[in-house]
Amino acid sequence: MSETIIAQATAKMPSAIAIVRMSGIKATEIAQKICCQTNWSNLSNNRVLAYLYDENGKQFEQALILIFKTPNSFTGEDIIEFHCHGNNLICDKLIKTALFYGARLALPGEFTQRAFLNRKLDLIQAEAIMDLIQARSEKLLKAASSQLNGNLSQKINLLIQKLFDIMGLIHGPLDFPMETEFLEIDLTLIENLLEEIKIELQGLIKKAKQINIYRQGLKTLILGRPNVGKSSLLNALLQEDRAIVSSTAGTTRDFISESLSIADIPLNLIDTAGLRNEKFIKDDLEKKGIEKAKSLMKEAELIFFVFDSGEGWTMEDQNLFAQIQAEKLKETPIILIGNKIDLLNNAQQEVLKTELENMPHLILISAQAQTGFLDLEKTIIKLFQLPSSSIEGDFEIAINQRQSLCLQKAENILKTINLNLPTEIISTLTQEIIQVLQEINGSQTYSSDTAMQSIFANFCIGK
Ligand SMILES: Nc1nc2c(ncn2[C@@H]2O[C@H](COP(=O)(O)OP(=O)(O)OP(=O)(O)O)[C@@H](O)[C@H]2O)c(=O)[nH]1
Ligand SMILES: [Mg+2]
Repeated sequence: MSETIIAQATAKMPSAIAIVRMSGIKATEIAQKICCQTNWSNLSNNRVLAYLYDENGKQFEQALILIFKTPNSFTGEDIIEFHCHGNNLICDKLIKTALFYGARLALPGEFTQRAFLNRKLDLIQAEAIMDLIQARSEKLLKAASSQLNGNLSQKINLLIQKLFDIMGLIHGPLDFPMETEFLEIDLTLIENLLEEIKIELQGLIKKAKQINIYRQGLKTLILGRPNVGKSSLLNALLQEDRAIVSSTAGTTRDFISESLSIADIPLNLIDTAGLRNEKFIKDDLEKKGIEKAKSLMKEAELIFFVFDSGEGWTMEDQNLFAQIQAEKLKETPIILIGNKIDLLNNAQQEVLKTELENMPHLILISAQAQTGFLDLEKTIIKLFQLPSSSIEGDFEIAINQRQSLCLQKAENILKTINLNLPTEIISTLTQEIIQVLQEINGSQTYSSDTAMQSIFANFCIGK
């Protein structure tokens, strides 16, 4: 961290103002060389409006300069911010001049990494900064912002504290047998603590899965026989005529992929070629489309199985449904969608519902009349255990994949603990969980620079 780093902090495009940021021991000295000024010790509010000169002494810009003295800065080091006119040529010249005077270009996320290494932030908060920048929805934004405020950090610290309490309960009597002659290890207390930790961990893992849905979207496949209204469903959900709809069976050949949101839940929706028995397949193109649909089943996180409720639940639907259940991933849920419900009267609808009452997640819709979509929404929310209203829908944490993997690892170790094990083993396993949780907030020192670098490498330059 002895080197002084520099990077443009704002986007590289024409703008009113661009900010170039420099951090490190020599930041002030280099900035003073660029400004041909020396005495910045008595500046009011630590800012100065100054002309900037390149290494040949040629003036190229006038900028507002903000000075943040160590340790009261984002990185904990001296930071200089140049607020320039928003032209990349100016920023590039400024950076080039700073490099000439001894700075070097910052790596992606290096400012945040320094903030972490100087204990200005823990690792969770450092990662929350990236989430905050990249959040694509209000929900994710709020979650990242709470995470930056230390919400998850507190929860993890509390868990670690409880695990240390368990270590204390085990080691008190073990390490000081003389003083605690009459003290036995309090197994009930340990059991209670382990249960609390388990519940908390499971809650966090569940939240991680939920937030990941909002971050990544659900890969959703629309499957069914030809002509049942798969493309019509895609169009209706998209509110536009994206896919060709026709009464000719086998209209959709290639698959069509679109992103949309249902009740704030992002779906990556894929309309596929209708699946039908090989002997009815018209040509090679249709065959390829069907093969593609089948291969997509392996990646799907949700399947809409559409059938034509006007025709009822046919043998072909049944066979296809069984085939999909066999080919899809075990955990991928299927929502059974009876389309064209506008063709049935109320009594007929009731008959259909009774006939299919043993099938899970049945909803009846009309893609054409756009009815039944609320049921679709409710079913998705129920299936993925997502918050149903916007009031309970705000996440106070935004667990990312790295953190989620650590939580799962901790839960797996926890599962192996039972009170019949020798206390030394319980102690060792507890210690392992502590280490895994400390990896989440970064208090566990990283085994290699590479591991640390890979976390920050996903950041943007200048952050
Ligand atoms: N009455 C009624 N007709 C519908 C409804 N949805 C779709 N259709 C009609 O059903 C026919 C087939 O619709 P598509 O959306 O092309 O069906 P598909 O499942 O994509 O068909 P393929 O791409 O050939 O597999 C068209 O004539 C649509 O107008 C509906 O809700 N009610
Ligand atoms: Mg179609």
